[in-house]
Amino acid sequence: MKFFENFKFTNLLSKKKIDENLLDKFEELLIESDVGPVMAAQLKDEFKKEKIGKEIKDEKEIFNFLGNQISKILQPYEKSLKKIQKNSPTVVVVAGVNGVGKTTTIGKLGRLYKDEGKKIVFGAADTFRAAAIEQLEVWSKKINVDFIKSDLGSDSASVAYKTVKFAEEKKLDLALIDTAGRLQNKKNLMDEYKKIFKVLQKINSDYPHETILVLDATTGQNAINQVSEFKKASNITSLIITKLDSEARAGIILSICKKFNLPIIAVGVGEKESDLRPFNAKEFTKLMLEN
Ligand SMILES: Nc1nc2c(ncn2[C@@H]2O[C@H](COP(=O)(O)OP(=O)(O)OP(=O)(O)O)[C@@H](O)[C@H]2O)c(=O)[nH]1
Ligand SMILES: [Mg+2]
Repeated sequence: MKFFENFKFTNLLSKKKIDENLLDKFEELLIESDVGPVMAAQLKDEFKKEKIGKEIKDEKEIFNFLGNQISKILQPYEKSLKKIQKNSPTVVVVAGVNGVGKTTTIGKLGRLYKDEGKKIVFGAADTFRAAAIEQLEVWSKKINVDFIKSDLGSDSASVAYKTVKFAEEKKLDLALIDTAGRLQNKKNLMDEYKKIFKVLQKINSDYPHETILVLDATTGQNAINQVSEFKKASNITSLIITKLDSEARAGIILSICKKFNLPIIAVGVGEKESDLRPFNAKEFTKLMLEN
């Protein structure tokens, strides 16, 4: 229960009753967890409605109440990883700002679907850095899936095109397309990004079936801007939250799911290929409160 460490509820609970003083502390705690002021106020109100003036046993009761509320908020946003394998090929673009874990996540997704017997190709549409192409190539070899790349600095949309065409010709199940980490506020980079979708949609108007935005759990409030900008440039269909093995509480996820009505299909809990988990509201809440 690290979540509570800095908050001496015990002192406030000496009277064993929840009063305004304790409610303020409760709200403060939520804001510090990056839940955002609106969500914190809402959770505080719910807490107040149910518990004010009532006797409570101990801190655990507050903890459990909060856990239940948060998990209830998140439950509608659980999306199964199985949902993204309906088509042949299923085309998936993975997007996000620099360093959030896009390439690693593609490796992990590849591992997962490969283990289910799917035929997969990775497309290195991050053509800005040689290291980025190599990084994905290493993953493709490790997992033993097909890999499509182009020269450094070449058009990323053309790599996406080649990847999908390859998947169609070889009758693969899944094409996972990596994109360059970009600042969501850099117009030329976002234009490049948009071109990927234009090109894919020309092949088939259903492409891509999924556009996953990867968010780093340690980001905080800026994650909202990231979702907002990427949503403007593309039809984001799901989120993956990485680095939940860190100290981050990722409270911002609550506001994001609600504000943008976006489901979460998985969470990253480490750097290894097996460190991807389906998103489960209850488990996520536990992690959030225990961090
Ligand atoms: N602890 C932890 N580290 C992660 C996780 N996911 C990715 N990383 C690490 O985060 C760093 C960046 O990961 P990348 O996959 O290269 O991120 P990216 O979004 O592709 O980065 P760019 O292509 O540079 O934009 C690497 O050191 C990864 O090992 C995770 O779930 N937990
Ligand atoms: Mg990358």
